[in-house]
Amino acid sequence: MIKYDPKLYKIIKREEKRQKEGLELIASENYVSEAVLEAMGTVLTNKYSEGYPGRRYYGGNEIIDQAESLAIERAKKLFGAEHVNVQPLSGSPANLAVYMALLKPGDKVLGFSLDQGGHLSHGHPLNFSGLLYTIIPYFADKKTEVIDMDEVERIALKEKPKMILAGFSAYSRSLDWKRFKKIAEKIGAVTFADIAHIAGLIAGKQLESPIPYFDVVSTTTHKTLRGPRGAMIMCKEEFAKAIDRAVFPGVQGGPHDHINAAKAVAFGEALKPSFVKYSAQVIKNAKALAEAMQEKGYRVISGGTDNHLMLVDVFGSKQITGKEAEHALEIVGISINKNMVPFDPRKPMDPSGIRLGTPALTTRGMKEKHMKIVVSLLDKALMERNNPKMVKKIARDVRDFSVKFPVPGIK
Ligand code: DSN
Repeated sequence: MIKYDPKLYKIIKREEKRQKEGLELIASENYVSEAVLEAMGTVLTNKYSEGYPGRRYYGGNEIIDQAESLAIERAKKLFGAEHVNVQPLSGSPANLAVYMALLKPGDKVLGFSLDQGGHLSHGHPLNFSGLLYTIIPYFADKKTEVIDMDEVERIALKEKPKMILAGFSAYSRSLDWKRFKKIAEKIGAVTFADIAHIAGLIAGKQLESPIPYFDVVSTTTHKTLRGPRGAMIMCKEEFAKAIDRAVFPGVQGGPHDHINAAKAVAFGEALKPSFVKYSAQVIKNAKALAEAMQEKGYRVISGGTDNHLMLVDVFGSKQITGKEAEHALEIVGISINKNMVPFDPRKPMDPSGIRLGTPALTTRGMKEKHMKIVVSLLDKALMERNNPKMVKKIARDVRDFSVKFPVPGIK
């Protein structure tokens, strides 16, 4: 037991307390079930199993094969995918494998601009994607703050990228998968969707899936999908070999078998009707949260949300920078992250915005009416940030409110 390491035990207990007594509004975070936690803490971590079920480079893998095959089979059922690779260790390695499988260094990739909601692995200049490939960005419309698909088409026809990438880390509107596919067909580009943020909402039948249209789809498994920290790649059969080869031996060595087993557990949970209810509630809560923020005078980017997250222009609305807001909320126990807003005049380390999301609070059983209370606490924490007495009181209120909602796996 971890109790035999008292130093680490105390650290873990403190983190449990933080999670239980705080409000988790980071859009990419969630709480896994006890079953997922349990699978991660098993002897499956002891095994080496380079290769794939039935063709490994080490002996003794017949049982690991069964666990990995179960994860694959459940993921296929959950997403209706032709081929699934569950071995990617996390989102960026998964995306690296996709680039490796589909492109040659230097090839052009059309992706959503990073300062508007794209991900590091969609072309950041210091990331492998920006270093190895020629990234052509597309943007949101300045007025509506929504991606303008006519503009995407115009850029695609002009630049003729080899790959069109659709996906985001900070965008609150649905993507038009069919239109992306149509544009790609016009120029013979491959299509790659990164659904890391919304995979759970797709599995829970609340958002349209790109899988019927796109060649390759990657996702992390720990955000709305509520599985262990990791990733997977789904693709059409014709890309299966290239994807598998790119994951191993292209990018990775031995898979994390305990994590892959936990993925199987999470996919099993997501196949249950209760996950459909959960996903619907995540979106209802996000809409309620956005409305409550607007009622308090905060500008929500694009005027609302279709998914689990939103960007709020705290600088434009209240002259508080994203960094200040993140800090003021952290000290009362509300976790959020500072974030650029589209066409942000400020810098990434102290941008104009914050990003809020509801997957974690929804897992704790919160509903729309609770979102109003969350916003009232959040707003008070920002408005009273320079009043130490009030800050203490708000921190107590956050704690008293949070502990009413259990966190799976924490007593
Ligand atoms: N770091 C994740 C997020 O917060 O959106 C993306 O990988």
